Amino acid sequence: MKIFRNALYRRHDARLEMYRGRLVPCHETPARLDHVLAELARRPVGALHDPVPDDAGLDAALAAIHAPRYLDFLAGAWDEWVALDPANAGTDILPAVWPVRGFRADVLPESFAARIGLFSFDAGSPVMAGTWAAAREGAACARSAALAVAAAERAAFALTRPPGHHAGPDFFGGYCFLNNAALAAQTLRDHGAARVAVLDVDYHHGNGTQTIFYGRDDVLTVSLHGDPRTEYPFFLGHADERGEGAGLGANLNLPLPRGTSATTWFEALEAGLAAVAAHRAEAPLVVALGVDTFEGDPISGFHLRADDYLRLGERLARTGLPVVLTMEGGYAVAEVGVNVVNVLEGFMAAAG
Ligand code: Q9C
Ligand code: ZN
Repeated sequence: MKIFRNALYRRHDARLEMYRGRLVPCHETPARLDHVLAELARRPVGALHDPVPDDAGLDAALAAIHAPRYLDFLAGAWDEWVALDPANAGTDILPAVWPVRGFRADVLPESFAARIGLFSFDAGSPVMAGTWAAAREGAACARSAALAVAAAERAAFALTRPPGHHAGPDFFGGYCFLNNAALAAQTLRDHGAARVAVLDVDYHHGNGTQTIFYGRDDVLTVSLHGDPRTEYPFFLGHADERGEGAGLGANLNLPLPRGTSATTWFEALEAGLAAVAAHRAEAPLVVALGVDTFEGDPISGFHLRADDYLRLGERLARTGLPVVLTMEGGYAVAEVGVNVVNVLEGFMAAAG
């Protein structure tokens, strides 16, 4: 397995997120990836690579899944913020006002506070000086992983943070800024795959990926996640969301209640993989790999154990499909390395 590692992952290192009326330390920290790299040093499952340097190709791929005005805003947000007041350099940016139903999203406000609200959906995803650099290099990793699989590699992993699956066409949130899994799927489409499937196994619904591909039938999106009636991101991820227009039937949500056991979770995984097989058996598979399904995760509610991630990797290999994995959530920081590398090791063991 080829592993594309984001060498800039430490540059996104925000301090505080809004949670239950308080500013609390960010859950999504550089230490998460430190642990994956440390575990990969103990159990090497594939060589580490830097992404291919190709700014023009990356910009084109990003523009295929994100809106130009969103990318422009995000790329310049920090400089704008500091230009407003030099004292802002010591504080991360958090939105506090959003355009809900009945408000206009077509008029781009001049106000910075208004624009960061327009382009986001929560106050839990701070933007700081290195956010754009880290997210963009992560997107380069996702693209490189997809290019490797398009060039006949059986599997590749985009080892990156910040994660991506909550980021939509023109919004960030849920610790995500650029949608790495969507970018991988789009890159596979642009390099020879007629159809692609995205399987999202993060605890949280992959709302950004769903929204990006909702009207398309060339990319099947499947997500297993905590039921949005009680779980973040709350406003999307129900079972009756099946896609729209040409994309009708090309989205499958498998919401599961908080407290779901590994046994029930693996049954839902089979349903998700059956949909992937029905979509087009030979299509490459993008796996949005969150390990916040772990029993010890501090913000989630499923009960997978470390061994279950070995089984997940084995099961993914047994699909026989070429696979691109992107790193998503997982906040039991000390266990993230073992759990992620278990998936990769299980995959390699079963892929032979
Ligand atoms: N105390 C991903 O796993 N905040 N994002 C929930 C936290 C948002 C998770 C409350 C969780 C987003 C990629
Ligand atoms: Zn998650």
